[in-house]
Amino acid sequence: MKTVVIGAGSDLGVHIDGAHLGPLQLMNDMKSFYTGEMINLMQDEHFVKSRNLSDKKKNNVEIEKFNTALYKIELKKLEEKLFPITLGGDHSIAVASTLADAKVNDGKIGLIWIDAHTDYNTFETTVTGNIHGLPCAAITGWKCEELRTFFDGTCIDPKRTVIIGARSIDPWEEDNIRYSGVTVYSTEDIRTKGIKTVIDEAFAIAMDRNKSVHVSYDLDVIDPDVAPGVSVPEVDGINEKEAMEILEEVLKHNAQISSMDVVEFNPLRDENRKTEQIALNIIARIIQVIEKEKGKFQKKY
Ligand SMILES: [Mn+2]
Repeated sequence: MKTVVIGAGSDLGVHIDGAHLGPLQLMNDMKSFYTGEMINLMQDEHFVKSRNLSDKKKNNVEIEKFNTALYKIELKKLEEKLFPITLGGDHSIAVASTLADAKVNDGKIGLIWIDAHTDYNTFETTVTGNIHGLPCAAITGWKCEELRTFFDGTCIDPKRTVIIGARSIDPWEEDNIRYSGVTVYSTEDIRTKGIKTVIDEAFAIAMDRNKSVHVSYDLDVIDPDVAPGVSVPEVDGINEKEAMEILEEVLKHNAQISSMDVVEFNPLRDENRKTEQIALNIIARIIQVIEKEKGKFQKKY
C-alpha cells in the first residue's frame, strides 16, 4: 500500500517549545530514502502561546484551528486510499489524524496508543492545562467536546482502546481511565508478559467488531537516556531494543492497521541527534512494511 507522510508541526499542546520543528527536520532527513508524497502543516508562527499557569485550556482555540486543517488533509489522503503516517508535533495532533481514520471507517476502528503518559485527562482533571495530555480522551469521546468540533462521526470506543508503556498517570486521570474502560499496559506489564503477548492482546481488544486500528507512537515511551528529544520525558522507560521490538510486533498486524502517528520529537531537546535517529528508524521501518507487505494478499475484486 502506498504511504503519505503528513507533518503536523504544532507544539501548542505543551508549554515546552520545539515539537513543532520535529516533522520538518525528520522530513528533511527522509529525502534521502523516501520518494512518496510529503506534506507539512505548520502552526501559525505569529501566534503567542499561553503561559498562564492557571489557564486550564491552553491554546485550545488555536489547536482546534490547526486540527481542523489537519483533519481535512488526513481525510483527503485516506479517501485517495493512501496510508497516512502523521509526524508530530505534540500529541494533540493525533485527535485529527485518528478521527479522520474513524470517519472514513464509520467509527469501526480501534486505537493503540504507545506512550509514557496515558493522555486521558479532560479539561476538568488536567493539572497543567497542556492539551497534549487530553487527546486519547478526546478521541474516545470521553468529554473534551471542544477538541473535536470538526468531527461529525462516531468516536472510538474506549473499550477498544489500549495504552501501552504508560508509567505516568495523574490521580484524577486514573479515574477517567477506570470509568471509561480503556486497557493500560505499563512498562512493567511489557516486561512480565512479554512484548509479543502484549501487542497480540492489544490488537485483539482494538479489533473487536472493528475494521482496523490506528496506532499512535509517542517517542516519550522510550527512556530519556536513550531518547531525550521529547518535551515531557519520563524516567524508567523501555530501551531502544524494546522500542523497535514493539514496532516489529505492531507491524506484523499491518493488515489490520489503517494509519499511524509518530509524535513528540522535539529537536530542541535532543542530544547528538539520538532521538532523531530513533524516530527515523521507526518511520523508515513503517514505510518499508506498509509499502511492501500491506495489501499484498488483498482480494482484487
Ligand atoms: Mn502522548
